[in-house]
Amino acid sequence: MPQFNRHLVTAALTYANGPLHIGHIAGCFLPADIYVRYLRLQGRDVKFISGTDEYGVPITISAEREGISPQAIADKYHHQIKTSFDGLGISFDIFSRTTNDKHREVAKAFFKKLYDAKVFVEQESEQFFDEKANKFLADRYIIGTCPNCANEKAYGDQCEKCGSTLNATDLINPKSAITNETPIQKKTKNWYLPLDQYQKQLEDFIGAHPEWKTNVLGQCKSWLSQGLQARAMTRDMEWGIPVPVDGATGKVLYVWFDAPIGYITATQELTSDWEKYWKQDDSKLVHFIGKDNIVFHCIIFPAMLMAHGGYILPENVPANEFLNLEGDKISTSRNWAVWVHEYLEEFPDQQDVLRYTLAAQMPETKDNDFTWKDFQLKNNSELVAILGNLVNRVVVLMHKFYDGKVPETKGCDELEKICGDFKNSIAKSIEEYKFREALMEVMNMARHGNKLLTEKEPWKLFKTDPKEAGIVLYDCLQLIANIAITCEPFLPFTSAKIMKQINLERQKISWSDIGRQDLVKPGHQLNPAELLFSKIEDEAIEKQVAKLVKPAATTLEIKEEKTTATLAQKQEISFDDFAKMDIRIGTILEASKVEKADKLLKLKVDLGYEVRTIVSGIAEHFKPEDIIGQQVSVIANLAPRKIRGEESKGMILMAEENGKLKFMTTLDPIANGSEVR
Ligand code: B3M
Ligand code: ZN
Repeated sequence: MPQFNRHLVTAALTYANGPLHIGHIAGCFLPADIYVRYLRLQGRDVKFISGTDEYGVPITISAEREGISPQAIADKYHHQIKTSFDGLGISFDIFSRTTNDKHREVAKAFFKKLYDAKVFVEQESEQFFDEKANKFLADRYIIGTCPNCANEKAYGDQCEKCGSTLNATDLINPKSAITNETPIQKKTKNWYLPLDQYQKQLEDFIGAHPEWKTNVLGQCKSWLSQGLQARAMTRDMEWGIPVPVDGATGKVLYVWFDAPIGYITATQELTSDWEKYWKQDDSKLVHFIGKDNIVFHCIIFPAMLMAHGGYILPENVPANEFLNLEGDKISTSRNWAVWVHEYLEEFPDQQDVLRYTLAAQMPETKDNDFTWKDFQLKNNSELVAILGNLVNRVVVLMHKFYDGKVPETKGCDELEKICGDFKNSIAKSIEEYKFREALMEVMNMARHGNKLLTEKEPWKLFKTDPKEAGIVLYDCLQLIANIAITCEPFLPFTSAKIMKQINLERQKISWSDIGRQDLVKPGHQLNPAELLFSKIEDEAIEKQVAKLVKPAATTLEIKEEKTTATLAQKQEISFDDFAKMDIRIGTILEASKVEKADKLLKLKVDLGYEVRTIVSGIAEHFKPEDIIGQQVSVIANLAPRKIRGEESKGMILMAEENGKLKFMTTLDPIANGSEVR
C-alpha cells in the first residue's frame, strides 16, 4: 500500500437541469462527504471537489421544457442545487460549474493537447439531420417506435418503457423531436478517442485494483472483455464548448469529455497548488459516483488522462447502486422523488435525520429502497431512542447531581479499550467505503452507553454509593465525547450539538482523540441539556407519502360559467344526521364500462384502508381511461347496493353544474382515507 500524503476526492458533477433529490445524495454525495469529513478529522490534507455539469443534452432538453435558454437553466439549478447541498452539510471545498470561462479554457487546452499529439482519430459517420431545423440531432432528439416493445415514444438512445438501450437507427419511423419531421442521414466528421489503443493500459490499471467494489469491477471487466472501441469526443451541437481546432464549426466537445476535466478546473480554481493533487504519485484520487457513471470514470476519463500524460489515475471509484423510493424508481419527470430543498423546508433543523436514514440505507452493493415509514422508524427508534436518549440522560443527570460540573473522578480503563476498538473498526469500514457498517458501529457506541446506564442505574446509585455513581456518569460523559467525534462524518449537526452541550470546541478535537477518557476534564462546566432529536409523528409521514401520489389526471374544467340554476334547498337536517356520514378521500385505480348500461362505470377506488368497488353513474361524462388516478370524495359508509349485478360499496360525490358533473376534491393530492367533515 503506497503512502499517500494528500487526498483529492471528487463527487460527480450533477447535471444542472433539475433540483437535487435523495437519490443523488445517497448515490455519491453523502458517502463522499462522510469520507472527506473523516479524513479531515484525521488531520489529512484533503480537497473535496464537485460542481454542476452544465453542457450536454440533459440541459438543452430541460431548457426547452421550461422555455428558457440553456444558460438560464444552468444558472437557476446551479444555485438551487448548491443551496441544497449547503443545507444538508455536504462540505465541498469548492462547488464549481462547467460553464465558467476558466473551465472552457482548461477543457479546450486539454483537447488541443491531445489533438496536437495526434491522439484523436478523425472519422466520418452518418448522423440524423433535421433539414427544417438545419441541425444534427442528438439521440435524445429523435423519437420513434421501439423495435422491442412497440412504444411509439422511444428515444434514439433508450426506450423508457421497456428499458432497452437503443441506437437512433434502430427506431422505427424516427422523427425529430424539434420539428416532428423525418430526419435524413447526413455525413459529419468528428474526433474519436481510440479507446482500443488503450485497452492494454486500461486492463493493467484496473487489474491492479482487485480491491475495488465488485459492482464497479464487474462493469469494467464487461467493457474490457467486449473489446473497447473508439468513441467520439465531439458532437454536432450548439450548446457546449466549441471544439478548438480548424474545421470544427458547429461542433462542441462531448459533454463526457469536458465534465471530468471539470474536476481539474475546479481544483485549479481552489488552489494554486492544484498540480500537487493531480500530478504527484503520493496523492490519492477517489471518485464518488453513481453506477451509471462507472464507464466514464473507470475507462474513458483514465484513457484521457493517459493520453494527456502527467496525471495520476484514480485510486478508487467507489460507485453506489441506485436508491429507489417507496418501491419505485426515482423519476424527476414523474415527480416521484424526495426533493432536498423541500425536505429542508419541511423538516427544519433535521438535516441529520435524512443523512442518517440515507447513510443507513445507502445502496452500496445493490439497489435499495427509501421509504418514509423507515425514515420515521430510524428517527424514532434509533436517533431519538438510542443516541438522543443517551446524551440527554447523561447531561441531565450531570446537571441534577453536580450542577453541570464534571465530578472529580477517573473513568475505568475498560472504556478506553472499548472506544479504541470502535475507533479502529469505524476507521477500517470508512476506508473500505463501507459506510453503512461504520454507521452501525457509531450507533453501537451509543447502545453501549445506554447499556451501562441501564445496568448501573446511577440515578439510584447516587443515594447509596455516590462515588460509584460519579464514576459511571463520568464514563458515560467521556463516551458521549467520543461519540461526538465518531458521529461527525455522518451527523455533523448532531456532533456540533453534543459538543455544545458538553462544552468542547470542535477545533480542539481530532480522530486521534477517540479512546481518551479525559476529553471532558473534572471540574469542566457543561452547558444546559438540549434534545438532539424529536419524535416524528405519523401525520408528518402521511403527509409526505400523500405528496407522492401521482398527480391526478385532471378532468376538471377551470373555466367558469356562472349560470347554474339555483335549486330549491332540501329539508333541514340535524348535525347528528350529518355526522352519520363517513366521507373519505380516495383515488380511482381502475375504471371500466358496465355492459349494457350506458350511464354506469365500475370503479375500483383506493380508500387507503381498503380498495372498494363502486358503481357510479358517470359514464356519459367521463371516459374510463381519463379518470384513472383521479381523487374523489366517497360516502364510505353507505349501505352496499347491487347495481346491474355488481355490488357497489359507497358513492362518489359529484357536483353538477349546468348538467356537467365534476369531482369533489381539491387539486392538491390528499392521502387516501382522509376524512371529509
Ligand atoms: N453529470 C451524470 C450525472 O449527473 C454526469 C456526471 C458527470 S461527472 C464528471 O449522473
Ligand atoms: Zn421499448
